[in-house]
Amino acid sequence: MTTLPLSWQELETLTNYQIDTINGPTNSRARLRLFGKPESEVRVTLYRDNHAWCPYCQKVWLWLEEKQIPYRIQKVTMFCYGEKESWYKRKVPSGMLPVIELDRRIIKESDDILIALEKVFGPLNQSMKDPKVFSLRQLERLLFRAWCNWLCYPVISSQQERRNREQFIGVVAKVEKALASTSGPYFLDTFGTVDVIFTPYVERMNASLYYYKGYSLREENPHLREWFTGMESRPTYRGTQSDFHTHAHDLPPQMGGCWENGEPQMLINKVRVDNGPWFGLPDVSYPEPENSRMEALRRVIDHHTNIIRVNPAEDKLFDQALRCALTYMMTGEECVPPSGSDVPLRYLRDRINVPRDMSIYAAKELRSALEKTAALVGDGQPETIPIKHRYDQDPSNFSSKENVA
Ligand SMILES: N[C@@H](CCC(=O)N[C@@H](CS)C(=O)NCC(=O)O)C(=O)O
Repeated sequence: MTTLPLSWQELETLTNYQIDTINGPTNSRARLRLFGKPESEVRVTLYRDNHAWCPYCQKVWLWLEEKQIPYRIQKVTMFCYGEKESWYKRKVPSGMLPVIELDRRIIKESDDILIALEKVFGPLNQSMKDPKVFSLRQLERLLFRAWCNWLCYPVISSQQERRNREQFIGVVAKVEKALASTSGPYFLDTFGTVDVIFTPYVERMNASLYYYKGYSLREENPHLREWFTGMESRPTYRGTQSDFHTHAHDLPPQMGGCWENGEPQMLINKVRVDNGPWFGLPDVSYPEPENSRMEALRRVIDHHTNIIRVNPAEDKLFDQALRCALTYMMTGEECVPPSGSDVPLRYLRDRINVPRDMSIYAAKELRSALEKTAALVGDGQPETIPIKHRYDQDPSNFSSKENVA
């Protein structure tokens, strides 16, 4: 059965999604986090990227959320997305993130930030300087280097590709051994600092190796699989968690390139991440929340004027096409969009950023509805996503009260 697109007013009635960004669960939109405490207790400001993507920022973000330290958030543009804010360059001339201001003292470098935070607020179950933590931190850096070596440099032969892969898998075996030696899913007997330190890059490794190398870190390693499940049981992690599509396309400009190996499994994975189906990918394993479609709808309604403006298609055509996709997402009834809207719908499908725009399941719902609706009128694909920069995601195009410093 097909239907006509609902109006924006009608769509509005189909969502009651709302969260308390200040005292509710971990979320990428907050500018202030209080955890039920008075604002007068705020001693920390976290400067982090607008895209909620920077891995070193995720580390500090998770630590503050786990410890429930009241803090403010100032969002800054990363170089590859657009122009760095001049107020930030005056404060931090290198423009690097993350930075915190703790009792008006500026602290840079994510590890130094965690050390400074634990001096004032106490460790997150384990101290950064505990010898066991220290050696696991070194293991994390070893894993990081083996990953970069495999992913971020072109190879001249299949033997070199195999060697890089074996080297990485050799370090993963050490990680598996470390995880196997504890009583629960985490790196030490209780969750703590070490898990926070491993999180950003293990998440990016899982996504990028699946997409560029056809290797599924999470599925092929039982202890890492359990570790991911353990992390996903924490609302703090869920609030910062990204998806395969976001990482696969946000990593190349940051890393100076990611190299595909062209193997059959890699080619299958790439098509799956880019074109769906997105449900069932090993980027998440907890059950889908009931309100994920409402969340996606709420987020699109709130930003629809800018979403329509930045889309390369003519505004009126894309407005109607977008409402068709949202109508399908909420009612399950197919809604045929105007002809020529297949490419613009897929343009948006490719630019949903998790967790910046919405959480992982909401994004899967929205990507699926955009693809399904686009396929009703054609199989045109938008221009490929840039790999040297992501100016197509420049946050200044979405300026609102939410993201102006
Ligand atoms: N060693 C630093 C590394 C931080 C870092 O590399 N930050 C990147 C983002 S992931 C950055 O701020 N780059 C500047 C930019 O992209 O604007 C730390 O641990 O904090």
